[in-house]
Formats: sequence, C-alpha cells, structure tokens
Amino acid sequence: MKSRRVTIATCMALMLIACTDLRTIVEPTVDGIEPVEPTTTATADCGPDPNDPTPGPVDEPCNPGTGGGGGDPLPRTLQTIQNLAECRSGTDSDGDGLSDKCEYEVAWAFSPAMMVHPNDNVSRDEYYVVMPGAGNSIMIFYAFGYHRDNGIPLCSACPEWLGGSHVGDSEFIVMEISPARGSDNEWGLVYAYLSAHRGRSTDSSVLAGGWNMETDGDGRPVVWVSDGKHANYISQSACDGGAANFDSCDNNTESTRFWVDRKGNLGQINHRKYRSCRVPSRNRGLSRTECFWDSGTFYGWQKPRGGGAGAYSGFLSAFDFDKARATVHG
Ligand SMILES: [Ca+2]
Ligand SMILES: [Ca+2]
Ligand SMILES: [Ca+2]
Repeated sequence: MKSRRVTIATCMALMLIACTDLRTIVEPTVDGIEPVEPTTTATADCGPDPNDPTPGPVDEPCNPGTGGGGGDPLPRTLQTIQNLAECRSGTDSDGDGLSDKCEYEVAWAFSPAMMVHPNDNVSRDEYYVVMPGAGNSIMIFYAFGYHRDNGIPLCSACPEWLGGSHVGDSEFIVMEISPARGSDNEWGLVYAYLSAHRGRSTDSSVLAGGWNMETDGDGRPVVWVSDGKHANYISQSACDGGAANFDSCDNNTESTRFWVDRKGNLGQINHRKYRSCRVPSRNRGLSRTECFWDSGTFYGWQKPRGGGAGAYSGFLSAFDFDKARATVHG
C-alpha cells in the first residue's frame, strides 16, 4: 500500500464529508451522482408471497420477471447450463429451487471484473448468495469481503470518521439475472446495484441497467473500484465524481476478478453453508470468522478495532435475501 502522509489541514478540509462504510444501516441517499434509473419496471404476479419471511423453493416458472426496460440485458453464457429448466434440476443443497451447479455457474458467469489501483490493498474473501427473484429472475449477492478499507487517498491516517482507514470493508453488488429464453443459451444481466459507501452521507450507490455496464474482453461486466475505499462504480468518470469527488479511479490500471468458487456460496438464511458467525477466511493466517446472515460489525477476519464496517446481514436483508424472493431494488 502506498505511503500516504496527511496534514492536519488536509484532514480539516475533509471534515465536511463523512467517512465511508456503515455503522448503522439507513436508506441510501445519492450524493454526487444521479442513479441510472431503469425506464420501466414490471413486477411478476406469481410465485410465493414476497413478504413471506420463510424462504423456500420456487414455484413453477411464471412470467414475466422484472423487465429489462431501458435496454437489452448484458449477455453471458453459462458453462454448461443452458436454460432455467436445467437450472432447476439436480442437487439443491440450500432448498431454494436452484441446483448447486446452477448457482455456481450463474455466479461465475456474471462475477465482475474489477478495475483497481495497482497499489491498492484489495485483499479479500469473496462470498455470494444466489436465489430466486421475482418471476423467473435469479438474484446474486456478491459480497467482496475486503480485509481493510484503506481510507481516502492522502488521508489513510485520518480518523475513521474523516475517511481514514479501518479494518473490514463490506462493499457489495446485487444483480438481477434473466434466464436464457428458449434455446438461445444467452442469460442476461438486467440490473446491477453497485454499493458505494451505502448509507453514509457520501453514499454514491446506483442501480444500473445491464446495458449501462462496461464489459471486458471476455464480455464480463466491469466495475471500477475506488482507490483505497473500494466503492463500486460503472465507469472511471463516475468513480472520479463519486463521494463528492473524494473517490478516485485515476490510475486504476489493473484488472482483477471477483473470484467465485463453490466454498464461497453462503447458501440460504435457513440452509446455511456455515454456522452462524462461523464463515472462515480462505486466506492463510486469518483465523477469525465473520458473520453474514447474522447481525454483527464486519471486521474483515481481523482483530476488531475501531468502527469496522456495516454488517452484511443488513445489506442482505435490505435486498430481501432473507425472504422468499430477493430484489435488486433494495
Ligand atoms: Ca439452491
Ligand atoms: Ca441459493
Ligand atoms: Ca469502503
């Protein structure tokens, strides 16, 4: 990580902005960036009651899901699974109606490419949840699980409330995926909610249409990750304007991946892969465990100190991942 020195004057200049990452969960307010709003939103009148607090298997396929609205979904092809019927057959360890294989392949296919600063500390343990959404849609929650938030550039040594560094950084992305229709084999990213200091006064989170997302050479959706703070943006310019211009992707020249493996699937709230607050790090030397489904400050598998970051359970709940059907509209 870069060596960053800061003067008292610099810190004082930053006093008007709040530091990032949640301690309490509130509805997001967009500061500095207008959200990319979908033009239409169709909701499905089918499937289980979305207010049913008990997640369970999906019903029979029904139409429509949430519509694409403003453009075409960003297309991806799964490794082997071609359509929703195949997705619904096979071993289903967490009982949500989607097979283990389907959950893995969907999460892998749409996991974002991340444009990061080459000197940024982006050590992390990625986890995810895949479950049904409205209609035939499939929802993915990508939890980046950064070990540290390195603070605003030039202010890493500032107090946390001024945007300084802290242990744990719970940024995330929620995606709504439409299954392949017929035999065209083409699944689609309809919407993506990109967290960027969600709940803070510098909240710059947006709901983007899949058609607004950049793609890499592999056709994978791209997110720009602000240097030090790890807020997610749809473009370099959006990043540079984020958090009242304090976020920066100026020199984000390195590409990495949200890594998906089967151990990263958290299951469902009522069929968890890991016991409560016993989610391990897959990085050697980090022996602590973290909570995802249960409330608890996120400390990035490190010794708790300072304010930490917002609980993933609150974010999962805000997007209904603890209910029968999740939504991207938080
Ligand atoms: Ca499942
Ligand atoms: Ca699942
Ligand atoms: Ca952050």
